[in-house]
Amino acid sequence: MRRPVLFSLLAAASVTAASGVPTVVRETLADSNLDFVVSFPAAGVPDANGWNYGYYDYTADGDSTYSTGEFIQFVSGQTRGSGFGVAASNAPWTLVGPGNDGHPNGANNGSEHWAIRRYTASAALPARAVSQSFEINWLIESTNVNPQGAGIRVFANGNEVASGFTLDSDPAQRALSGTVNVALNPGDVIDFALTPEAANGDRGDGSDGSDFGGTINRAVTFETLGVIADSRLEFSGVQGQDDWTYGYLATFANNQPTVGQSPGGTFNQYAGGDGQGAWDGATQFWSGTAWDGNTAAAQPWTFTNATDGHPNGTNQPEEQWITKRWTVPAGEDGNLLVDFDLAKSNNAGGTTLFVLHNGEVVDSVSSNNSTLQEDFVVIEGAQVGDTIDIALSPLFNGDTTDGSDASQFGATIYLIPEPGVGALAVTALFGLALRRRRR
Ligand SMILES: [Ca+2]
Ligand SMILES: [Ca+2]
Ligand SMILES: [Ca+2]
Repeated sequence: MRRPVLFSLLAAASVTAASGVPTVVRETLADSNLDFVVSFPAAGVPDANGWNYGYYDYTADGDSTYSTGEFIQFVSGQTRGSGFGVAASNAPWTLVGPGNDGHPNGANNGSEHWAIRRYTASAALPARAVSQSFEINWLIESTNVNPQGAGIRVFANGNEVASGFTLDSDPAQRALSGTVNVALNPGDVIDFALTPEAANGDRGDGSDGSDFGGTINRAVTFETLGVIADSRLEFSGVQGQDDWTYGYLATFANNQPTVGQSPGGTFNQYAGGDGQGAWDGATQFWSGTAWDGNTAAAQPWTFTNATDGHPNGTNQPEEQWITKRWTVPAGEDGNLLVDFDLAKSNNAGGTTLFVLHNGEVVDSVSSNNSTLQEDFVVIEGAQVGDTIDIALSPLFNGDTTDGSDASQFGATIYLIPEPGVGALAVTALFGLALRRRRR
């Protein structure tokens, strides 16, 4: 159980030259399906989720080569069904809709239009990070399976980085996807463009209805002194082991806090633990595999094991956020990188995973589906005795009930050295960690 942590520290101690080992953490930035809303911000101003919607007039372009300035953003009034369109109905068939829905327009119906979803990468390099790269997962799937097909072209700041073309006559070519890694600077744009061009080169738009878009993640590299805590690998039935304690937050003053706010709840540590008898819900809340508020099929639904958990919602007598609390030990204080993630394999309910430093929210991530949502946050200058709570709440889009709120979640914590603090600190940390874990 503790070996991976020691291994990481060993690796840090032996590999590092000056400032640490490269540590890559990931953040889920955008999802063209989940993020879609119809709104009309000013030209070039991304909507609340970082997106703009529009098209490219291929026929009108003298050099037949797309560039970012040739994106024509939909303006107020250009709706089509529950999405955007050049026309409200009929030709041109250009459409960007919800559920990744889209349609290009072919020269057989006037000008050739490529329907476009544009994401603007606003994220600057985080403080203390060394570098970052962006990962684009693109997709196209024919939604109107008739002869011909359509195409997707993906552009990173105007440079084509991926493409795929469907052919409806071949079931194997009706749905395509791929992944490409790109470098971006703040303000750069990623364009997902739906063209009428099929895998056989035909550019007509008949039956070209297609889902198109994708997800965008970023991978950020820090130099760290290695893993100092891991909620999954170090999970146990012993309160305080590896500086983790288990319980729940309740009696909130604000159960929907944002970054910088405190929910105002109190931490209630579960009684009992490994070797202290059978679960009884009074003096013993350790079931043998989980800390559990109630092992019966009844509220409170609050529980957590190494990988999963469930909160208790406002539809029950008391809202409870199941919480894994890490208390900063001597020798592991400083700048902490908290890498955390949330998923819901049941594709239902909806939860929010909060990261709290001394009771104040420093970051959070929400989910209601099985796609892994990843994020990270740097906590500057954490002191010995500070608490880092990894707390699962029933909150999703303003709803604090707990139906189907079973979730998978966890966090890994790294220590980031001050600039110029090098191998000496790594060696010191390693010694401390080794002593601590041999006690
Ligand atoms: Ca051009
Ligand atoms: Ca076509
Ligand atoms: Ca919920």
